[in-house]
Amino acid sequence: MEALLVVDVQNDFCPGGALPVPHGDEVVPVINRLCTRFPVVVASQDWHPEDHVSFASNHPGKQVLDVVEVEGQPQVLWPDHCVAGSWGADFHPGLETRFFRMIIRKGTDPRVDSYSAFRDNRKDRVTGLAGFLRELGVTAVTVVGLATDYCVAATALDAVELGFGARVFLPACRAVGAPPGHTEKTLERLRQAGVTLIENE
Ligand code: VGL
Ligand code: ZN
Repeated sequence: MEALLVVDVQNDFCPGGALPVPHGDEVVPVINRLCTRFPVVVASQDWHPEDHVSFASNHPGKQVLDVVEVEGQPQVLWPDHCVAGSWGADFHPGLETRFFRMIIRKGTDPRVDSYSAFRDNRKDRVTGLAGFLRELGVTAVTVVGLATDYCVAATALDAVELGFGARVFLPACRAVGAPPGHTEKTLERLRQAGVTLIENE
């Protein structure tokens, strides 16, 4: 059985939000249509505390897109975004949330970021998503949402590492595209990891 994973289709990642992904809102009608075609649909929300390590504002003297080292790991710095319970963390209002069987909130630990909906960037704390999917008999996932080159990619890579088949349906994804060339490099990594990239419907 195959599940649809809807990653981070939240106000802050859409135009008018704190960390807008170019054309991020365009994925909404595409995802609404896709939801009816999968027996299981799961969504994730980026869900950070105000003192989160990924916020440039918590690193005096640093700027957005600077990279700092946190416990030996590189961490890209972002504008404050998806603060738990805020408007920016809400799903885009056009998204048909009634299809979601499970909602995973990630990035809740102030000290470590979590791009993947499966586990944090250090890969040492899981969200429970893999267990949920396995218990339902899901063996493959199609990943869509925001942003292609960060949370969608990390979720698809983890899916493969955790033993699921993984596809990314690109018409229902949009990329941050920073730093320059990041999207292309990330798509190549996905291919090499065995993720199937679907270019059109
Ligand atoms: C994301 C940057 C920071 C994403 C989340 O959802 O792709 N990107 N936090
Ligand atoms: Zn985030």
